[in-house]
Amino acid sequence: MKDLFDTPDSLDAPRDVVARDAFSREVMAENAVLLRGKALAFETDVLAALNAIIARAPFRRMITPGGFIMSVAMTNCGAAGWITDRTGYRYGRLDPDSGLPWPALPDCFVDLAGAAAREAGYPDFVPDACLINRYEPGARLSLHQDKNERDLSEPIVSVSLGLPATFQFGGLTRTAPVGRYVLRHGDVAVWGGRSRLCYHGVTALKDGEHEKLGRMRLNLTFRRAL
Ligand code: MD6
Ligand code: FE
Repeated sequence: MKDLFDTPDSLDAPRDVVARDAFSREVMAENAVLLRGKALAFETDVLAALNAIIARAPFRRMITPGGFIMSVAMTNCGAAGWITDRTGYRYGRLDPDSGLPWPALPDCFVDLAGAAAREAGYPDFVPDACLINRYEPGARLSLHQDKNERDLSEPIVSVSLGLPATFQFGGLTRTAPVGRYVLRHGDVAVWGGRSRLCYHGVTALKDGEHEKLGRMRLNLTFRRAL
C-alpha cells in the first residue's frame, strides 16, 4: 500500500503531519470551503466519463494573450469551454482545435458539482461548463482571478484528482497574504460570495505516481459561465 497521500508536501505544511480526517470540511476563507474526499463516491463514473471526453477533445496547451505556452494542458466539456489565445481569455461554444461543440457535461459531473455546491451552501448551482486541467510534474498555475464568467454571484466547484498539489488561496489583491492547502485525490473546493474573486494558484506539481492516474493531477472546475 502506497503512502503517497500521507507524505508531507512541504516542511511548512504542518496540517499534513497531524492526523487528518479524509472527509472533513475546512474553511479557507469566508465563502470558500474544502470538502475533503467529496468526489470519491463519484470516482468510477467520473474517470470513465473523463476518458470519453478526452477522446473527443484532447488535452492541449493553450497560449496566453501575452504569448506564453501554458504548462497546464486543458480541455473542456459543457455548453461552453474556457479558452485562451493571443486575442484573450474567454468562453467559447466550440473547441477551436476541432471546430465542434465541446462534449456535453456527463450526468455524473453535474451530480458531483451539484452535491458539493449544495453542501457548501449553494443549493441552486447548475454548471454549464467544466474546465479540465492536466498537470504533469513541474506544471503550475500562477496566481490569478477567475473573472470570465458572466454572473459572478455563481460559485465555482473545483475537483482534484490524481497527484497531490499545493493550492494557493489569497485575497482580493495580488499582494494579499496567501494560504497554502494540499489538495488530494477526491478533494473538492467550493467558493463564491465574498471569496469569488480571490487570487489563487497551484505551485509546481511534484513528481510522483498516483495509483489510478499515474504521473499527473487533474482538476475539474465547474462553472456557470454563460
Ligand atoms: C487547479 N484551479 O486547482 C486550478 N479556479 O488546478 C483554479 O484555478 C480554480 O481550483 C477557480 C476556482 C477553483 C479553482
Ligand atoms: Fe482559477
